[in-house]
Amino acid sequence: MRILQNLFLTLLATVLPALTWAQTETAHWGGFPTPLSSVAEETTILYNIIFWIITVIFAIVVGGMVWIMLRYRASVNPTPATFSHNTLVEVIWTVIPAIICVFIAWKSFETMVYVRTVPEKGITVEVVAYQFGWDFYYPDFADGATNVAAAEPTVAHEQLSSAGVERLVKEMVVPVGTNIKLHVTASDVIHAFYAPDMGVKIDAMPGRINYAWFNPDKEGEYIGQCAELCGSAHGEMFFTVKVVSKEAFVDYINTQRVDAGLGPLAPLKIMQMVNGEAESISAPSVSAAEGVATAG
Ligand SMILES: [Cu+2]
Repeated sequence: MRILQNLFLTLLATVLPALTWAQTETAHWGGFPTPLSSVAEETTILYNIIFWIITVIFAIVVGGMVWIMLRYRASVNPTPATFSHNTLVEVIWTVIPAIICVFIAWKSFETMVYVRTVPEKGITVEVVAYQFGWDFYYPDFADGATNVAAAEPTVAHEQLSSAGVERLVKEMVVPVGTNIKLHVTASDVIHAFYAPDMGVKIDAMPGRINYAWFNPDKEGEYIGQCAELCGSAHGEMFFTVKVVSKEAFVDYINTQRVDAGLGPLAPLKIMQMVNGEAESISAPSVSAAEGVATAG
């Protein structure tokens, strides 16, 4: 019994601090990028919690096996014991794993509900994937049938280009500290929108609109790419999430409106949308999108 008690105390002593650590320290480790949105933060915390639980279980199981193999090896135990079954031990090794599984399931559902519940306030970005690139639209700032699209890239992306390979990469410009509600679709084959720093990965499928959301914490430019093998240039299918200040986003939207042949909106109107003081488009529209129209 002493051994079981010790094992249980070791488990508690290892798991509890690990859990506390997992709650607070989510910065870069385990191959994950530093989370830059609450969605990325939540999924990384879940990963850390499960990682530490399975690490401790692995140590206890493998450690126990090695200890038993050495301690009870035939050479030092010429007369083996003949007992079998121990109700208490069997109950313990059924109940504890069951509790751990329920805890993992509960944490997973909690995270899933957070990630899949798109907030009402914020701005909508329509994402249309095609072989081999991306279109981004801002239906909240459209006029009737004329949508507002992200700018066509004009200069090669520094990080993604090399000598001989010039890559023009489309930017999804979004304001910092704002809920970004994504409506994601594709105009030809199945693609996937993957923005690792934001913790967002969602299939882009013709004839269907998938949704996701994130709220970017920090201004900057973050690389994203297609995460579904979609054809010969799948590996070239990059985009960037460019997180800018709210003021810069207002200017950006008005520049894109003028480009689309629409007049600029009052900056206050755009700012109200960004600050969640005005109704955003919540029903999927993908109005200008080749997506749903083509795939029908
Ligand atoms: Cu693709």
